[in-house]
Amino acid sequence: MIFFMLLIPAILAQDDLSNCPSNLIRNSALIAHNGNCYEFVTNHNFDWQHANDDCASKGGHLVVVRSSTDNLFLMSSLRSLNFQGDVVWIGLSDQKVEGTWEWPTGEPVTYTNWAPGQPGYLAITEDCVIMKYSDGGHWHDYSCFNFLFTHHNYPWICEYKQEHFQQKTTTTTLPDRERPATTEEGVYLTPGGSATIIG
Ligand SMILES: [Ca+2]
Repeated sequence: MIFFMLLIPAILAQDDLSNCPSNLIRNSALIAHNGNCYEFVTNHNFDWQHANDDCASKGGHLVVVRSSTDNLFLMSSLRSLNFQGDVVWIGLSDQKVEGTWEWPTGEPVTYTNWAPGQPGYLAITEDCVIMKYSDGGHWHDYSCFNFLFTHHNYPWICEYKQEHFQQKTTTTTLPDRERPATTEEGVYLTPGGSATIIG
């Protein structure tokens, strides 16, 4: 019984999607974790840029893997989603400067999980990175796009920052014709501290 009572809050914390951006579709492929929401797009195949563009169109970017814990989370999530593919795009690339790996957010690369021998010997033409499911989640550099007779369309994982929602009662100053006495509004607070008033 004690185990049961301890387990419930842990499950709720992991699966709580209430702070995920409201435009994202709620289903088993959207998972909240460690301040972010991850969308596992395993039913489509795009090249790296189109995959990142898809994430950006919804306010995110291809996933940033910041630690071995993140890498394990992504792999265990793919497993729980019964992923049938072999590779997924992550956000790392060295398209701008060969050998200088970057995340879409511009944040420092503090963790990598390259497979032995990677980045590979075709480094100049392989500028984008996949996580290989059959290789225990190790990373390999692949060509970012299709050329000649080669195709590099794969599933991908998008990452979105969680929004922090607080109920707040405020009195606003509006022209008389628009002014309610008091309004109750929802305020989305971003981690950086800026606020967007809704309602
Ligand atoms: Ca490269």
